[in-house]
Amino acid sequence: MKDELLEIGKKAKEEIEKISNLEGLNNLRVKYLGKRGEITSILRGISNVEPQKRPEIGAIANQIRAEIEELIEKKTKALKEEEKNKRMLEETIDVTLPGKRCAFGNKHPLTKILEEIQSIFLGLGFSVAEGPEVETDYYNFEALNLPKDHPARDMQDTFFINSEVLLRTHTSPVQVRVMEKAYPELPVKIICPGKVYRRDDDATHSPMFTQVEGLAVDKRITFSDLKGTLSKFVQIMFGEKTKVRFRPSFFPFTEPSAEVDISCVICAGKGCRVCGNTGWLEILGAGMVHPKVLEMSGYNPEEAAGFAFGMGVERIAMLKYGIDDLRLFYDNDLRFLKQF
Ligand code: 2NM
Repeated sequence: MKDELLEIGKKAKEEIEKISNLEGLNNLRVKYLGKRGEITSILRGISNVEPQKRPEIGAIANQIRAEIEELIEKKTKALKEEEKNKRMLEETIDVTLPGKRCAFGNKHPLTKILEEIQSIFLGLGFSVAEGPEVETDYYNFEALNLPKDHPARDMQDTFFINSEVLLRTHTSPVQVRVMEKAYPELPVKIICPGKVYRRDDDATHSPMFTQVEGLAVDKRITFSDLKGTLSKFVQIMFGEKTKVRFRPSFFPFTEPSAEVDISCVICAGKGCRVCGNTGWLEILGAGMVHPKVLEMSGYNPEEAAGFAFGMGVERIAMLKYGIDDLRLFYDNDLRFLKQF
């Protein structure tokens, strides 16, 4: 029996030595150490051995078992290591392969135009001021010479939150807030960009659009200052050859008031579809700040005067880029947005 056990030990060692994969090694483990393995089956016959010799046989069996276990353990480690090294060689990364390109975004066309407008007015000495989009009736209407019963309030269809709170219909309330805060300091030279809201919705009107309004208040501001400032702006924005025309108009917050036209950027004034064959495009409203507006903001209209103007950024962008539908700005179609 002792010889049989030693023989098994020898055979097992040889087989473990030869084996080259983990699966085969596991089969050997079952073959020699398992419940129905070779060592176990031999020990089944221990009842035929003289009782005095049994402990020795048992000890030898245990020792051989332990040796086989250790060998299998070592071999397992070696095979696993080998497999890992092989895998690492196969899985090398080719750093010369072309990388995945990161898609670059770009600024929204309205942002680009707005930044261009701001940069022009910064160059003319204006600062940028911002204010709330949810306004009070006082700042949006009352302080701009639009009392509650004023018919001009119908000119702007308003989104009301309640009777005193609303979505601003223009950025003029920001200018009122700035004047109130600045008084008695002069000059005040600001532009106010931002979103405004009106109850309109079609190909040329959106319930939300972007406006830039400007304001200059000083001891002696005249209509000439307004003309010079807007002419300069138009020439930088649309080209030096662009002509400017002022037509009389009406706004409750300015007196006198004017609509400002530029010679058509499409046909250079000859007449086309875009300008309706007039050769002119309306792009701005403007005027001298109404004395009552100055007074409500704290300034004495005998001592200070101001001009103000307002424009729609969408309209400027449509003219500059030749876009014919306002809704394209808000659809978020990348095929459109990527072009700017
Ligand atoms: C326009 C046209 C004319 C305007 C007036 C004021 C203020 F606050 F000074 F009274 N801000 N903006 C104004 C004047 C805006 O937009 C078409």
